[in-house]
Amino acid sequence: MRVGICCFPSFGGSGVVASELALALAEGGDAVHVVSSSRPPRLVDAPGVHHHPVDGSGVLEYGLFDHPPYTLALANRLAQVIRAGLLDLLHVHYAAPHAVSALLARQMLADSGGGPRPCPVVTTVHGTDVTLVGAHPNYSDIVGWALRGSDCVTAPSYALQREVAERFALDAPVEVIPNFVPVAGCPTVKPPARCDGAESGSGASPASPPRLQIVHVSNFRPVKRVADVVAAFALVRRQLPARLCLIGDGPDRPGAESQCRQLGIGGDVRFLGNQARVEPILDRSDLFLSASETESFGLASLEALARGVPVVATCTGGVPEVVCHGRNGLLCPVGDVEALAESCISLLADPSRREAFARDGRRWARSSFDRGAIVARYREVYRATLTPGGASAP
Ligand code: GMT
Repeated sequence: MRVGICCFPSFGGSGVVASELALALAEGGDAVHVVSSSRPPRLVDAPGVHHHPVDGSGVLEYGLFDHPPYTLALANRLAQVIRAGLLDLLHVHYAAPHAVSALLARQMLADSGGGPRPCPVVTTVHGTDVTLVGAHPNYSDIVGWALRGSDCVTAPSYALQREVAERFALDAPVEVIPNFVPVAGCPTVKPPARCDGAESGSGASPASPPRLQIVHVSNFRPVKRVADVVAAFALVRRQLPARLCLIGDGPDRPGAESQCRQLGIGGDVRFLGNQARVEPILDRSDLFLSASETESFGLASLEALARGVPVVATCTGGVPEVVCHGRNGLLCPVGDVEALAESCISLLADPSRREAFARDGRRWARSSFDRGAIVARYREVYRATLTPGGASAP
């Protein structure tokens, strides 16, 4: 099959899932054309994977547009790629603007009779495209239009499937295809022992108790409630010798940095910024902490479980479909900083329970979110969409 994949070139989940899917499809012999503004960080060079950059800034110097109309530039680029006969099908990640641009491209080709054949559009919604963009009056109608116009819509969790059904009247049900553990996320050997003071500057010495490491990964947007992560850590720090590693970057990072200074815990917190690969840091961590307001899935939690890192997270959206409370993680109400801290302390203080959670997390991630099985489900959706009378039938 010749598959077009359109995504944000982000460190965030949708960019990661789209890139890992592109690599997996190409590995299985498909030709994959990734269309995005720049190359996604996880999209390594691989045979069968082609990248088509989109430059939304053209003609800006003329001074007509206040903002680069990226949606139009993307539609234009997608139409060029389809017209060149490179695609059987287009799989877009995130409803707006990607599904909107895909439908525009398809309509342009249909109107000009220029396409080699109709190019079905599969749209995967990832969360905020439905709960934030899709809920906003400035965008809700166009998101609904793009989802209804897609030949198939998939979501990574039942929670997001329900959200789509509540907000938009779609003719066909949304297919649930969970995200999967990337290859690099699956350890082939047992990871090294934790809390070994492996990081430079950890302050570990034979005499001092080992410092336990909590890790958080996010894009530091308000929905991630990073202030709750820091506040919970400050409570943990009162009870245990621990440190916090924050991976990622975004608008709430400066606020989190000053919160650490105000709480006097700056010396125990490290902001590592965006990291192309999180596994080496996960392997040195004892616990993953997430305090999100909402998560359609929680790919970062899954990556932690796959590396044998137990998760403490808020029970929201699709998180309970990924993290099993009491088996490989502990789930708390959104905004309950004390509960988050208590859950962290109870796990950090109990190495044998932590080890049991770690074992279960590795097994659960491998069995329920297996890359091969999930990529096969996408291939089934693609085939059904391409089959006359299948998902793409009017
Ligand atoms: O979490 C973000 O803000 C990034 C966002 C994205 O679109 O990249 O992540 C969403 O998609 C991921 C992959 O499906 C999910 O694991 C995240 O839970 C989801 N984020 C939200 O729903 C807030």
